[in-house]
Amino acid sequence: MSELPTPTEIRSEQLLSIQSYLLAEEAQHPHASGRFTWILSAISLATKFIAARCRRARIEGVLGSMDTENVQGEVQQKLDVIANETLISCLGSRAGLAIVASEENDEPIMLHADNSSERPYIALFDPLDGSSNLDTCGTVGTIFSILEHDRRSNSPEEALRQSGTKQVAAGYVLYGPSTVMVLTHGKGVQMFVLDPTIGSFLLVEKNLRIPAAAKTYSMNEAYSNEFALGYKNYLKWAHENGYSTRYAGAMVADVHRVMIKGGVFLYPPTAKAPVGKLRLMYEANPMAMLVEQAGGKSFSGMTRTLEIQPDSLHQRTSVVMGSPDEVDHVMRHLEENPPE
Ligand code: AHM
Ligand code: MG
Repeated sequence: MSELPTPTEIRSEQLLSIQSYLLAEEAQHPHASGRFTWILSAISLATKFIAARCRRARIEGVLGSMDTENVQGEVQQKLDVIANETLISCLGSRAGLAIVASEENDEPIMLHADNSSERPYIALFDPLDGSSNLDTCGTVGTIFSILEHDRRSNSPEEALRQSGTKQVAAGYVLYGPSTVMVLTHGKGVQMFVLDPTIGSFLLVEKNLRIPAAAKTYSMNEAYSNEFALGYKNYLKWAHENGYSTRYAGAMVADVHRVMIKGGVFLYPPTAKAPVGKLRLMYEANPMAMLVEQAGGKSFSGMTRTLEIQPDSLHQRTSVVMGSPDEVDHVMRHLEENPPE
């Protein structure tokens, strides 16, 4: 039986906070202004606050829905609004950030003018993904994407309509039994866990790699009658080849499972969501960047997700993402019967 680590061993292995990690990364770039680190530290602060509000939600009486709908016509949960306001208020005052955009806001929000010579950043987020899980104490999460502002665009909406390949950073924070942040800034994927006793995200895994294969698929199979033939044929093949299914109904939870244990996450087009349900710019793209940086793959229809040129901020898409071998199995069936 292996022995438990002593407190000293735990400390020496794990005491690198996200702030220390970002400062160490920044030190490798002598010309870095520090603004990127400053923006990520605002996200870290906001998500710690959201984690605390989720944990106390039942006690504080903030479970359940508002009487309002968001721009997508979806009922907003009280915590959707709290999470959104928290992120906007933490990010809103950070220098170097020009625009924020959220699932919960119709239009992007312009922040203060930035007169420095460097390009300012744009932050997009889904403040509380999977929020319908909240009432049952299910896992939820925050997803974010960071882009650069080219300063040539005529409007904030035009400035942020960039393909996922242009993201300079992406991540998610999962609020489950632990609060976990998974982050990339284009140099692999790092995983941090919030130590609630000291209020810091600590680095627990450097250069996280997604397993190449695992016989698990994650999708809402109840819609399968509505799927295009390629997806139906993949499911038939998976049933005949000993696959298991796991589905939390929150993308952050489902993709996190795939990141750690392998498998494939799918959200195909359905009758209700003919181009797919998930939002390209603040759900699919950041997750696709993380999955690719961890050695996985992500497609939307027959196109690499990150190469889609967005038409609008709240555009929806289908996704197939995860372990490279598992995505290949799905894509093989889609190539035989391409979805429209
Ligand atoms: P949300 O951003 O409004 O929470 O919706 C997105 C969520 C994803 O987290 C999840 O993968 C999907 O909706 C689940 O949809 P369904 O209930 O149709 O399976
Ligand atoms: Mg969402």
